[in-house]
Amino acid sequence: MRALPRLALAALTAAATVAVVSATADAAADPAPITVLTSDFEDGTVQGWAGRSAETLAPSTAVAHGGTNSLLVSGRTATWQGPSLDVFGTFEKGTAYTISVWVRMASGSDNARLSVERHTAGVASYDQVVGNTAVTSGAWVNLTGRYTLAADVDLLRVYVETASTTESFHIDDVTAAYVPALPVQTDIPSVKDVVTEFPVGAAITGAETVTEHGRLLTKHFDSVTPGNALKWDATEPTENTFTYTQADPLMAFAKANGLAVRGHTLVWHNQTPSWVFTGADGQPMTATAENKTLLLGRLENHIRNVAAHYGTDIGVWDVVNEVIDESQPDGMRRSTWYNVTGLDYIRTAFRVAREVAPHAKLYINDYNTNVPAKRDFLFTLIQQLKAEGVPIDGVGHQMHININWPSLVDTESMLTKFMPLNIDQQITEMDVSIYTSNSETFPTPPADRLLKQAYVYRDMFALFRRYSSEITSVTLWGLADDNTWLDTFPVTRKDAPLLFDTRLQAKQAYWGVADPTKIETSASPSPSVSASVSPSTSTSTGTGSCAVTYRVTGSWPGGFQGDVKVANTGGVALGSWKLAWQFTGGQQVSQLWGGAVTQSGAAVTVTNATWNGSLPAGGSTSLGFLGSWTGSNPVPAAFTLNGTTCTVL
Ligand code: 9MR
Repeated sequence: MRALPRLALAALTAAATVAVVSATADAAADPAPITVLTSDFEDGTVQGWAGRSAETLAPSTAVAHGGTNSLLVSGRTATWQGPSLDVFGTFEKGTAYTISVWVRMASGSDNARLSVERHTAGVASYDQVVGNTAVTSGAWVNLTGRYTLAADVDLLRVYVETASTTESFHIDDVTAAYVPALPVQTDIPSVKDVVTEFPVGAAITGAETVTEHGRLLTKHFDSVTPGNALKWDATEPTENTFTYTQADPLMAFAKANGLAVRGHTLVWHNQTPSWVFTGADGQPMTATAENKTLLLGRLENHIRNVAAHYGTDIGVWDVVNEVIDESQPDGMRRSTWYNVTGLDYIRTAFRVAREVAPHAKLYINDYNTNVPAKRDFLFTLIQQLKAEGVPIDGVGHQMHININWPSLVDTESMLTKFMPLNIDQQITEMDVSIYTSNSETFPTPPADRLLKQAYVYRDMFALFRRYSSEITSVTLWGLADDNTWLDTFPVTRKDAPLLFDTRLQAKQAYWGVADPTKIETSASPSPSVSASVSPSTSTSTGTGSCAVTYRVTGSWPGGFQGDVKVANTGGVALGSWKLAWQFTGGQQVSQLWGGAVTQSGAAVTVTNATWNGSLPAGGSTSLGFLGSWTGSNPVPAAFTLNGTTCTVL
């Protein structure tokens, strides 16, 4: 069997061979991942894999993903039965492993998923690594996900199961790999010591509380929000059976480290089990009086239990989440909550939360509150409910934004809008995507995007701090770029929306918050270049009032990523610029950021973007691109800026 290419952390989708090198000046270069397990079944054995019950495992030559052998599981009598491998002693607590497995049905079709079973003191927990993924007998399908063990265990097994049938299936070419963590930087200011106007928090899972992640968290933050552990599906998966196995360890960590906790969230339309919305007749609820009574009763019972379980340990609750939909004539989201109860679910939720947690600040939380129509509907709703006496203490602005959106002006209007209501305001889920459209994908975060992101963090935090009489906390939706929901939303691609990079090192974005004078405006891409890329830099020189550095920062069969830094070395500021070069190897730019590109044959012309058009004397800007190549990938020999030949560095 042919060995699979080693997994790159960034390559969350099935990877082609990608030689990824860092293009960022501040982020640590990603080294090659270390592979800790490989199962290819080519030696004709099951290589340590076992069934989860009485099913049969055997090497098979009927189909293979690579080579001639795979592993066949047959004789299944339940959907949870499937192949499993002992990884106790292989996986270390606190290390993020990327696990990849190829799956193919022997016949029929189903959904397959990849999980980890762990036991602590004999009690089993099941962590899903990759959710239901359609699989047929016609093709191999890859399941790749990231897993961090966050608890002490006495049993640990990776396994594959299916969702609905007991058909036989194959697996092949299983790998698990990790990128070694770097120590947390201790010689940089703690965000919480710099931003003293309000607590600064991070959303967490168990993975953020252990080893280096735990150290990074407690160094910089004074508040946490369990990202999923307090949601309905985690706390009351079946009616009136409450479980806190996800949240309790996070709460204990917070307590032990003196971190405040935002409780997220008591009522939402997502991550709520279907039984909640199922009527006594077993059917999805429709708007009847009986269903309304049943649903409000379930809501009250849920809040009474969950809020009481944590008592004063949770000082702020997102009582209701995302109830506004500005596309509706009345601005109310048409969730089952709303369809069955009208506004009463919101009234009930706040009333009960106040009763059970009288000490806690009660929030209504939503995204896109900077969008005027949404903001205005939310304002009107809070105003109406408060007039009725509904105990709303604050409005939460999620702030899932990107490097181009929203404007500071709109963000400020978002804050000033709610001031007349005399309620607190919090930024509850901030992250800043490096992407500005769903069609972009960068193998490595481009340096100029990270720079732009640093300015966004700088400006947004400056704004929040100016409004510190309104804002009582700012929370980021994650700790570091190695674990962000944006890696799979709105499409699967590596994003980098937080203050610390995938190896927990401070990004330019961190400096945007901690000390904007340290943002490196002339940050040039890391000179480290994959050995497979040759030549990597230009060597010819010329004279002129500009200087260009051209780097190939990553290369793979047929494709590459490049960065170009252009400096105005003349004495005159430029108000706009046009950079031109010739590709002599038939390369073609497919996507470019930091400017607008046209290519005609070999001739590439890039004009400035709106935000980097002004290039002062001595100033520089960077752009990056993805391109294709065949045969060879020679570096352009000459560049012109506004028609003047540049020195090539
Ligand atoms: O971070 C959460 C992610 O792990 C979940 O898959 C996702 C889906 O429900 O929810 C994420 O958190 C959301 C939060 O609860 C409410 N605002 C939007 C957040 C991002 O989706």
